[in-house]
Amino acid sequence: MKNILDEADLQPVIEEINDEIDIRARKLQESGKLSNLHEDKPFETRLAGISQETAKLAVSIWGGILHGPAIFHLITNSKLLDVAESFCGEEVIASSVYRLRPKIPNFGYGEVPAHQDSGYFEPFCDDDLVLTMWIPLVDTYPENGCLWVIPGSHKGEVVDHIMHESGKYLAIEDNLMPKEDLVFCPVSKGGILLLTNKTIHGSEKNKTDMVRWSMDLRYQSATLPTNADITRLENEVTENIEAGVPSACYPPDPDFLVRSKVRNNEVITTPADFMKLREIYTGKTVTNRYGVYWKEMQIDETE
Ligand SMILES: O=C(O)CCC(=O)C(=O)O
Repeated sequence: MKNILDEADLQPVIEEINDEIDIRARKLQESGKLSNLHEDKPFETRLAGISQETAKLAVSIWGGILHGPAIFHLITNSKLLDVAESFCGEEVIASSVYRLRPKIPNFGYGEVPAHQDSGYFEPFCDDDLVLTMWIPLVDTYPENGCLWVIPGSHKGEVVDHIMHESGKYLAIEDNLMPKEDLVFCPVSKGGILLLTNKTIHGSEKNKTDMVRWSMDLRYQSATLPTNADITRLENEVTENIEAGVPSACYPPDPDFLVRSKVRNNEVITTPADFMKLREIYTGKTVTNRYGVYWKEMQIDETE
C-alpha cells in the first residue's frame, strides 16, 4: 500500500530514534568503545558509520527495545488501525511483537532467512490471523534489503522451521519451500507492506552504504489468544492460561488493546501506560515447537 503514512507520521519516530542513537553513542564514547560519533551524518547513514567501529549500538536498539512516545503513536496511528480493523475486526489488539530493524550494510545478521512469523508464535495461533505491517523509514529496494515474499504462501499451512546458520533466526529448509518464485517488494517511505503470520518472507543483506531502517508492527483480533489485560467477552479465547493469565500468540511480549467498540475504556491511550506495560511485563517463554531456540539479537561483548 503506497502513501499511507506521511512526514508527520514518520518524522517523530525518526527523531526519537536519532535521539537514542545520540545518547547511546555518547555513552559508548565515554566508556572508550567509540571514537567517532558521526554527528554530521543523517539518519540514513549515521548508524552505518558508527557500526564500522562497533556493533553495540545497533544491537542495543534492535528489536522491541525502544518504547518511546513516537513509537507508541505509530503503533496506534489511526491510519494503521483502520487497516488493521479492516482485516482483524473492531476489537484490535496490538501484539507487542513490534520490531525496529536497522539493517546495517554488511552487518552480520543482515540476511533474514525464509520464514513464517508463525514459526516464532505459539502453535495454537497457527490458524489465526496476526497481521504484520512492515513499515520502512527509508525507501527500500532489493539492493538495500527490502522484503521478499512467496506470493500465495499465506494460504498454505505453517511449515517446519529449523535454526538458521546465524543462530539468530528460524528458517524454512529449501526442500519445504513452495515452488513459486519469490518476489521482491520494494516499498518507499510512507508505504506499508502487509503480511500474515503464514506469508513466507525474508530479506537479503543490505549492499548499499545506507541503513535500511524499518519497523514491523503486528495486530490481531481480541477474540484470539492474547495476554492483554482486558475484560473477556463471551466469544473470546481464555484457555491456554499460564500463571493465571491467558497466554498470547507470542508470550514473551505484552499485548494491548488499541481500538474497541465495546470496551473503549480499556484501550491504552497514553505513551506512559504503554511504557509502563513494556517495563513491568515479565515475559513468558514461547513453546519450543521445533526443538531449537534462536538467540534474539543481543549484545555480544566480544564484538
Ligand atoms: O525487516 C526485515 O528484514 C525482516 C522482517 C521480518 O522478517 C518480519 O517482519 O517478520
